[in-house]
Amino acid sequence: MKTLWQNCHAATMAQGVYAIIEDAAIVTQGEHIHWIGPRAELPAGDYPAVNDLKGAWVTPGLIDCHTHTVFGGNRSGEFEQRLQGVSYADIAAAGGGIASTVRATRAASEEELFASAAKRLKSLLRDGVTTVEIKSGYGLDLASERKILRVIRRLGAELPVSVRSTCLAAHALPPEYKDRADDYIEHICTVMLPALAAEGLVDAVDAFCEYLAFSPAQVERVFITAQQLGLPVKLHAEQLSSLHGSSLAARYQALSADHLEFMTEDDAIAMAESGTVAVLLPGAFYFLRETQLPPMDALRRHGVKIAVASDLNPGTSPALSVRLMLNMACTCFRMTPEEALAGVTIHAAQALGMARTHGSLEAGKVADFVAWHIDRPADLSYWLGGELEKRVVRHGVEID
Ligand code: DI6
Ligand code: FE
Repeated sequence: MKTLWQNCHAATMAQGVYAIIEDAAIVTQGEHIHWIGPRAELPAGDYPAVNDLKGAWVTPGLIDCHTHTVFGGNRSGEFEQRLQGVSYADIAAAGGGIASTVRATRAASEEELFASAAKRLKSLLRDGVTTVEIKSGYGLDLASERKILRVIRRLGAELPVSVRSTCLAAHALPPEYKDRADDYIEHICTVMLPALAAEGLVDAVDAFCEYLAFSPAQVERVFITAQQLGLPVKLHAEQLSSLHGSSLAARYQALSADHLEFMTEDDAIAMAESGTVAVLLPGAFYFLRETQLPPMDALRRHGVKIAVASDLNPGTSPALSVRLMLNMACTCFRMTPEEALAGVTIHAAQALGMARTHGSLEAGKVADFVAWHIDRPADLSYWLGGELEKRVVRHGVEID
């Protein structure tokens, strides 16, 4: 059955720009967009169900392509310490940081992790998110990573959102492998990834390439294993220092390299050539009070696609709103509201390998969209938090 949605304007985000259709009409059929265009050109036909969107602006459903939504505990105590001058690296070196979240996550039951993650995910959904990526990486042993990945799958099954799971076992060194990083990488490659992939729990593989995490050579070992398992890769790169992880990611046709404040122009060229998306995470930049900006001009000049995500995690970006990230992308990184919106729609879809089916309003794509009661698309980057009146359609069906 066809459903008509009309009396609206559309920012379709096709090709990464607003691509506005004023006085638009959208025809959905089942889960897909059957037709979209100016209402004056609507094909004649029988539309048994007609929805009046009352002048709303329709955008693709938002896509948060980088989150660590599943974890135990929280780290507001460390936030207080950092405000008194202790650095993120100092806290990590003293056994806090990621290690403290690993302890809390290992101690939590699957049920507890699901309950706390579902609350956070519902908060993201209130901003019109219809697709989210969630990483493991706070378990760091086979049983605990499996527990997190199972929770991620369950979130996708029980909440009205499409969920992609990424295995980030190479996030930090677990205490049992202290001073034996190569051995842990070996364990990831020979035991953890093969087992978790065989259980169908992994859609992509990520790693943290940083002087306080894993070296490019160790990351490469993980990438080779992912490739052997037929899984796409992503990378946390150039967040705190320049190790050229983003160029390494490009060599492995990574879907994305994320953070990137310290990347060089050569890294940008490599990413452009491989079609690797630059995922910028303004929440982490803001929360750590970083000052080194990602090289926006180089990214633009070389045509690297830019996505924006929440990085929702307890240590560096306790961000529960994707719209707030749009604002921070504009205020902190000088992105335009149009670039920021592309960053949470079509470019975010590309960062998840989903751009053929998601991320823009085009005939044939999945009918995930939001009808916002706003005056202009830039309003999405303008308001700081709060809730905007809207209707959300996922797979052609209006939710809540
Ligand atoms: N980069 C980050 O910003 C998060 N992970 C990563 O690789 C931080 C994770 C944490 O501090 O818990
Ligand atoms: Fe992250």
